[in-house]
Amino acid sequence: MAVERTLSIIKPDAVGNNVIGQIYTRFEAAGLKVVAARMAHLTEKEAGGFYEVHRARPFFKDLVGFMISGPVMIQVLEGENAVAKHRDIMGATDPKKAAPGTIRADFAASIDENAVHGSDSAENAAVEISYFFRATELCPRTR
Ligand code: RTP
Ligand code: MG
Repeated sequence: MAVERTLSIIKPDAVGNNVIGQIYTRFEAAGLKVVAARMAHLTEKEAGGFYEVHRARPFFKDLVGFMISGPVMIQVLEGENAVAKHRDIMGATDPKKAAPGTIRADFAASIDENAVHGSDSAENAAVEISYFFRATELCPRTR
């Protein structure tokens, strides 16, 4: 399996609950390495652009409102099979349906405020990484 990268966001609920470190520990335990990271308080334009594919969905306005309600922690994770591995440890979108021991089962309160985002394909990961980071801001892990 090839080494991949994926885009991860710790959303405003989890940042507000002060569990950035606990979520990073889950990434590390799964063998995912942080190769770029930045804290940001997104503007409406930035959050709307990031979730552009959902613009026509009924939950879009609430989603953007939530994503700009406080700071987020944005990171690029690198590892074997990183996209699927990251989605696995995040758990289902709705924390009530997320498997025990997943990030959303342990740190999320609802489908609207669900603690984390993760790219859903290698193709989307490349687009999402370049949405937030320049190529020169990524630090490939050599060990
Ligand atoms: P994400 O993009 O944030 O990693 O989450 P996801 O892939 O698991 O879910 P996605 O379908 O991409 O939806 C993006 C975010 O929109 C909110 N959502 N609300 N009320 C609803 O039915 C509903 N469906 C989705 C969630 O916060 C989800 O993370
Ligand atoms: Mg998604």
